[in-house]
Amino acid sequence: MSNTRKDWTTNEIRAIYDKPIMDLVFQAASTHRLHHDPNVVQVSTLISIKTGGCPEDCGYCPQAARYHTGLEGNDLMSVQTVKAQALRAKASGSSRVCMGAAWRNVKDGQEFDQVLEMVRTLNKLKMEVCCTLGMITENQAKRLAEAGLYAYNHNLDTSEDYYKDVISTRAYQDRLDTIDNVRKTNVTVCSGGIIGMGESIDDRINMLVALSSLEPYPESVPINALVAVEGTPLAEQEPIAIWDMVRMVATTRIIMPTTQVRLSAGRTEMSPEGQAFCFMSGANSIFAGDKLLTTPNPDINSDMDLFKSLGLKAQAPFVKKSQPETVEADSSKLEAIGEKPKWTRPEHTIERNELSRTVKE
Ligand code: SAM
Ligand code: DTB
Ligand code: SF4
Repeated sequence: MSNTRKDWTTNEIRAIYDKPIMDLVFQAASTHRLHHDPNVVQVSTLISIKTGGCPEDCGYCPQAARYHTGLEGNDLMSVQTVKAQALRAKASGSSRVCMGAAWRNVKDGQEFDQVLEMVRTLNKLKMEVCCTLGMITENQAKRLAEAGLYAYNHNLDTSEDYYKDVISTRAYQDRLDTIDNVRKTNVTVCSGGIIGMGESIDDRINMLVALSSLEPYPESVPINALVAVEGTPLAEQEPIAIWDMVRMVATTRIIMPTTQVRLSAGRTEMSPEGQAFCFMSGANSIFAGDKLLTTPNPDINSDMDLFKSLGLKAQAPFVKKSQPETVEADSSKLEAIGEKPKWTRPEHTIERNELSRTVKE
């Protein structure tokens, strides 16, 4: 990746973030045009292949078993169901599918084998296949790569400091280690975060420092606005102002010029004009479809209307990188090696996470 700085400091990024909006958006739009077609937006569809019942305590997440969010969970979907959903997504203009599982980490065995089969099947549909399955080892990353995975999503979510206030069941370093494992393959990295969780501006900036100093930085960076779900510890968070999203998107674009910046969760709260401002500021990807993983998303018709009004076109698959090859299960030279990875179990507790658990029980 040329034309890329690795040494952005907190102060430099903060100075960009704090610029007057007109200057910030102009700089971001100018950077954007050097590396991307400003009228093309990549469209992804999420498929929740395993919903709810997660053992983790991420304070934002409706899928954590310990919070009572009224969510109906399900076991791992069949390959055929996932294929049918992916075909529908493709027919409505998506070039990428992202399969999400409410897991802390991947465990070798029948379920992972089934996910590998999903990757093989969707790659044959000529769509970019992405997975977000929690923490993975190097061997698991290699097996996903061999099945034809295009991208792995694993968000840093916030700064290392604030992470300890949001999650106590794993550490920031576990996230970095998983990203490292993905980087040992040719699978691209998708990693970003959430704003609106009560973090400070400096937390947002420090997350951007962490992302931009990865070598290389992620090929895509999702920027989510918190979807505050009743029953989670963060249910009472106030929605963010659109200008916070614009600042975050624009700053991400300026410091990681070649990345795909994805306008992710939170679009139902944004006006068409707010979203257009984000595209102007360098966002060039969205999640489409009326559901994210478990929460609502704008319906496809309103997104298509927005694209039409703005003259935006959906990006074809494999524009940024060629389609990976798929090795069939019976020709694979890789197998489960029965590792017992030492993912962290931090010692700290988070009062608001504990509180939300006991109050609801
Ligand atoms: N379990 C895996 C993990 O945590 O990496 C994969 C699925 S998890 C739901 C993927 C991402 O969804 C999280 O890292 C977080 O960024 C995002 N997310 C979850 N709940 C959210 C919410 N309420 N609002 C915004 N983003 C959310
Ligand atoms: C990402 O950064 N956002 C997506 C995707 N990657 C996996 C998930 C958003 C989830 C929002 C809450 C929900 O629908 O459960
Ligand atoms: Fe589980 Fe992922 Fe939700 Fe955390 S974000 S509770 S790990 S599904």
